[in-house]
Amino acid sequence: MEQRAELVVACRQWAQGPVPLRHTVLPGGGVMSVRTVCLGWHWQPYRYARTADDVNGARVAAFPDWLGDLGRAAVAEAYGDEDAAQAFAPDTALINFYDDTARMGMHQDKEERSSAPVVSLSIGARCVFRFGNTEGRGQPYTDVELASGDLFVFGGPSRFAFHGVPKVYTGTADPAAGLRVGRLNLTLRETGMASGDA
Ligand code: MD3
Ligand code: FE
Repeated sequence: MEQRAELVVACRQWAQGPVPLRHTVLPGGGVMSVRTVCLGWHWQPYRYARTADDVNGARVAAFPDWLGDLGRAAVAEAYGDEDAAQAFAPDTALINFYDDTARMGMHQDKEERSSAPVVSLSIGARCVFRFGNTEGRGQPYTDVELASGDLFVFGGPSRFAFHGVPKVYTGTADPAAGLRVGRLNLTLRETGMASGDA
């Protein structure tokens, strides 16, 4: 099976639990249109914990070694630097599912206590990824189309840039990957949490 189809199979399994794929509820009461499930550490706005206290209280599924290997291979290829790749030790994955109407507003990812890069993999429908600046949500930003199979490494100053997904294109799914509709994005990250932290 193609690697992206294998990833879709794994994501379907993780979506079932122990913490199910769900719409994240924000502290102000807003509900994200994107659905998310986490591995290794659970992200809830705005902290990481081992258990999903905003969902069902369960401990999240483990972050598998093979996903760390995939992340290191991505850093090796992007940076051409085997030492940087070996130093990358992601301990969480956020898996986002977008239906055709889901969006993600402009934000920074700053709950991680680490400046390690973030590896992002996209599978399924094409979308507009808006890559901004480190100062604020507004201009200047660059719109990039992400398609199934695209992988990005966000390191250096890009790690702290505002970014979002303003649009998913309908009718662009990737049935060969096992997704009839919608888009999956996996981000591999270092939380900077100690393994003993709650
Ligand atoms: C740049 N996800 O999960 S992936 C997110 O397509 C998120 O689901 C989007 O933004 C998605 O936080 C964009 C690309 C991405 C992810 C994390 C980053 C870019 C990033 C963190 C820092 C800088
Ligand atoms: Fe983000």
